Amino acid sequence: MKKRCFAVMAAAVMGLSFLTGCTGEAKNEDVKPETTDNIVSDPDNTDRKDVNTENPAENTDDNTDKATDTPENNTLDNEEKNRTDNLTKSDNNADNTDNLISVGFAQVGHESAWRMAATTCAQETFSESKGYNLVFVDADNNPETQKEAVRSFIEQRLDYIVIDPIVTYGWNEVLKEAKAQNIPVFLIDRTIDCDDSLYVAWFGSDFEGEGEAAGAWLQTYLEAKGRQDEEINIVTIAGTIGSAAQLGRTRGFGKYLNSNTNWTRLEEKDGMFTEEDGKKVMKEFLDSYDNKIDVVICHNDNEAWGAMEALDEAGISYGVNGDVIIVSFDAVHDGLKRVLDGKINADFECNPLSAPYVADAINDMENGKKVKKKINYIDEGCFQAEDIVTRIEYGKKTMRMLTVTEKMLEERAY
Ligand code: GYE
Repeated sequence: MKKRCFAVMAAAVMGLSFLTGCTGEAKNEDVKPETTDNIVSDPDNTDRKDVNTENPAENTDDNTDKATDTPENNTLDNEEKNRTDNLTKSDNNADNTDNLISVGFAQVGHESAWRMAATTCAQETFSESKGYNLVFVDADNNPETQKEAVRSFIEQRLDYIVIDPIVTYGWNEVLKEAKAQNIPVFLIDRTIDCDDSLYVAWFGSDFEGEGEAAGAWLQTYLEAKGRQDEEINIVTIAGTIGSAAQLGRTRGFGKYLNSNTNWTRLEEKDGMFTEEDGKKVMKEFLDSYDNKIDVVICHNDNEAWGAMEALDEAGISYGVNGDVIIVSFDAVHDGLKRVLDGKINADFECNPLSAPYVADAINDMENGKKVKKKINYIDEGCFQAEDIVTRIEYGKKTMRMLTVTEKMLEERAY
């Protein structure tokens, strides 16, 4: 397929954001982790700053990057419309694809509002009008389907492959196949355990940092409420077990579980990043622990919504002035709405808009330039319902807590 050099316009019109960087998360292990504590992040990686490189020393102006511009209101309303049910589908049906850059994107699935925002962003970024032929596969959270999708991209000899890996393990073989065919592979969002020569670059979030931020916030919040010496019972509705997002968040929060000896994690269970499973798991927790639960950590907003439904049905109050503190991750528009309503106490952002960064990197390659950085962290914010914690500190990082306002919601891009 003939490639065409062109300026990727997508990123140029976008707002300003920052990439943050540090050492990579990948280790060269290709096996399924046995416990939720077996995570991929570098344990010594505490020096996270808002910089745009794997080497913090390179924190120069050049590190400012472009963020994206995606539609508002990424809810699951479009779920059926956006589903491909594991079918490979191209976003263009014209015959004339020869001048387009072909990109295969193996997406995780359609499990959450965050995921739908990421999909929309990728579809807009790699559109035909911007010079791409996107071959999109929704793997429906099935790691085997996802690997098969990548194999089909290799067979089709697509120009580039983009993967948001469902789980961290099991990738070496198929990535070697891509390498053998000289097809550059980009990773977005979740990381994998593999030799880093097998992909060009990764763009995503600092999941361990998000987990640490949640722990630091909870500690500071409890202090502010004069509850620092109370026994605090915590349950966690985890994201897909074995995904980099779950592993990182569990590990980061785990540091605060260890250091606060009056905190007890009653249980952590897989909520699959969905509202349905979030509700189911919360019901199970309520059956097992009755009124003992002080805090629910939800690995994404959809799980938090499910947990809230279960608590509502059980007649248990939560959020601001409630009996149960709810902490969530993602901070999508509808998650922040619940924060504004005082239903979720704190929400830690994970940015789904990584596709334009890949487009920039592809543009560099098309123009014969080297892709600047291998490991690229996208900056993220921390939100709370009550104006009670000014800032949090974890590792060597200080983050301002943002108290959600109507205006923030109106301006939210996803
Ligand atoms: O938190 C969740 C999604 O990988 C960071 O996956 C992502 C997670 C996100 O479905 O909502």
